[in-house]
Amino acid sequence: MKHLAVLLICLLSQCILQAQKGIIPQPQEIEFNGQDFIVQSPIITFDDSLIYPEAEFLKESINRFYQQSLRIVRLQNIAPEKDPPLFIQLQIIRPDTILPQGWYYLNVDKNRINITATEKVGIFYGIQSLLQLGYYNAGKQFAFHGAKIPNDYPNMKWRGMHLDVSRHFFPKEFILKYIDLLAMNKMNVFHWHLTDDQGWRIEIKKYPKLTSVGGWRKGSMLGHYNEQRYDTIRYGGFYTQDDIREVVAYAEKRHVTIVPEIEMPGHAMAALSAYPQFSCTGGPFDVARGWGVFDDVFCPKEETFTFLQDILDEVVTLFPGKYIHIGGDECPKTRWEKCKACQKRMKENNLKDEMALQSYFIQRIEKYLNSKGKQIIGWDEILEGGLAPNAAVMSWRGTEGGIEAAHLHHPVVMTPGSHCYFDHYQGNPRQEPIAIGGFTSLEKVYSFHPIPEKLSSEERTYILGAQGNVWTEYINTSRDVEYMAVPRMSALAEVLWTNEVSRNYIHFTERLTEFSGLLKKMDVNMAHSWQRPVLSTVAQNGVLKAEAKPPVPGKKMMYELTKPGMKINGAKMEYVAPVDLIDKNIQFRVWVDENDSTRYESSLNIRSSLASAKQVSFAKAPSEHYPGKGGFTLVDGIVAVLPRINSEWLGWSGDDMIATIDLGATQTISKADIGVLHDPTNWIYEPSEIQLEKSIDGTNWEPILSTIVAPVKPNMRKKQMKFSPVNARYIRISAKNPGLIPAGNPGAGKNSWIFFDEIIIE
Ligand code: TNX
Repeated sequence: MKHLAVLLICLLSQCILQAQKGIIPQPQEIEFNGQDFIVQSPIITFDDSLIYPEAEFLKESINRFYQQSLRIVRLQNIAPEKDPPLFIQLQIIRPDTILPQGWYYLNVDKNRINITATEKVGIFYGIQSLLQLGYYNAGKQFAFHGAKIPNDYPNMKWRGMHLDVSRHFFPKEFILKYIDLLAMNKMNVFHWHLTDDQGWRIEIKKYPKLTSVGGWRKGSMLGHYNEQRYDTIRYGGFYTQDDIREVVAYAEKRHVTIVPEIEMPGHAMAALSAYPQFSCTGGPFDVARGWGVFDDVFCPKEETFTFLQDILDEVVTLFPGKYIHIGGDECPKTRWEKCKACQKRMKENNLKDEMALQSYFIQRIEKYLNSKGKQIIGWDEILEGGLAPNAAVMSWRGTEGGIEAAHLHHPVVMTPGSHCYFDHYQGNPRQEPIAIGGFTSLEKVYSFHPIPEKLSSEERTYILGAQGNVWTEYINTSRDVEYMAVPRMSALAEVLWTNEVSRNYIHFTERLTEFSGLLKKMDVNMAHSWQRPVLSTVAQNGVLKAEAKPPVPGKKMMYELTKPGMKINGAKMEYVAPVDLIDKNIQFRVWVDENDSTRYESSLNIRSSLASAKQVSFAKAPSEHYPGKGGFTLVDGIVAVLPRINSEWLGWSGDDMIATIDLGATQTISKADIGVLHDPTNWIYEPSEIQLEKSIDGTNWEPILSTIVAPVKPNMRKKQMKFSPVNARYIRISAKNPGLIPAGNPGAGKNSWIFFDEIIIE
């Protein structure tokens, strides 16, 4: 009990003291003491030449962030009479107890800054914490906040970020900046996705065509995948081996290990365009211009293994880390099923199917890499057909693959799409740059638990940590990478570093505001989506209202209602409860009131009608895969936009859609607008017919009219029905599913989907 009280007081005082300062990731223990260290003519000292590079790093960083030049002096050479008493002391200690890897101690008071650790890496993390405590005080003096971190260390071993440089290429200079970002967040693994269908990005001396041919594509995809549009601009680039050595050395200095990924057996179009002889068919191929999964993959014949081993020989000499990522994901077996060489190999090796052949492939590569002193890691598909004996698994299709691997006592890195895919949207897609889809907000990342409850305590030790993935199909520039990765990587960094009891999202966002100061100095294009209110509509007693939720609980919000496209002159009011709509076309704009020079605003266009917020019932409920917000989806005043946001639509597969709307009272109506989608790439078709009926009592129905739907251009949505005025309380809309998907289309022979959104009745 006494302990608990002390803990509570500590936590409370910490919160109060830390209101505007703090460190990301949150240290395991920290106390602010008010004894700020004012930097006058300061010196950095070190006691062991082992940590001289850390001293240098601190000096460079203080210069970079705070434009102050410090001197470095060996501790033993400090002359007390000559040198000022104020200095920053970096010290290695050798305690009897074993401390966790990365452990450090930091103390800042008026006279001295001490960073103590048992290893270089601990000193480095102490420095990272210290850098976040720097500031200029009111008297324009450079200072560090007085604080004591008696004990800090990472909770998990693998704190990673991935970057796909194949779909889009990012220059070496940016890779260095990305590594800086990882290091600031005390992350320690950079997973460099160097090869894929759309470009081979690592120079291999023995096979120069990998980059001279495989590094360049004849065009790229424009817009979203569904649109199937391309340009014809030659696009590409690659890193020379010198570039790679430079990046590796840079990362090493920042205690970041690079895990290179060489994809196999799938995602190999770039390699096969250069060396088609290692495919099943012999080609020829082009480097892929569009995104997706391709049927042509490496053929598991002897020459291919020699080729891949030669490549890996060069890779292992470039990257000193223990792990080599060999991909293993999304490998269609279409070619292998028809390939004589593959079938022969299966027979010879008693492999029962193509899955087993994939497993054979990975195991051979594993054996080879093990013989070079390396371990393989692969995407969770490497579990299929039997896991290679020493392989580590990266669980991306949820956490299930990771759980399975942990059961089998294999090391696991968690990277489920739900929390770790930073190519997903992080805010309202209507306000965000185009992304692949999904929704992974900062708060969601922060809520991630990398260790599944299901695992026994022994199995849990196999979970090395987690990693954020930045796939770049829709991320064209370095600026865009920053936008998608920052600040989500900070949320993940804290999940992986800080014990669960010390994690608190509100506190994190406060510290993040501080942290953005450093990011700004680095010219990082950080996303502010997490600072925008979340807008929607609600039905209150059959009346539609506009609703706002603060981005972080407890924040005061202001709002305006304006007409879309018109000059904003609505009154600014404090938001306290859902707001009445004053017009059938309204723009609802909301922001957090923080006297900030920048306003992170959200806006929502709301189109209301007689149907808004009224009861909707269905003859058959929509598919559980596309449930939207139930019947309200069709009458919520929010008209869906493209590209499709799934939660804005209701979908039916194979079935008709029959919806009845109760207008609440008899009304005179003459128009119905029904939102439908036509998107054959995704098996979604317009209904073949839409019928409108009316009723006064809900029992006796009379037709109003029916429309045979004319084919529209892919994705175009609109179904407007105008008629002479009629009186009705109930409206029934019956939309016919067009049946099986016609031959020659994606999903041919399967049920068509029909998708619906806003119904506007006037
Ligand atoms: C799946 S994650 C892929 C990548 C894509 C990504 C897009 C994984 C192992 N494979 O090839 O870029 O989805 O989110």
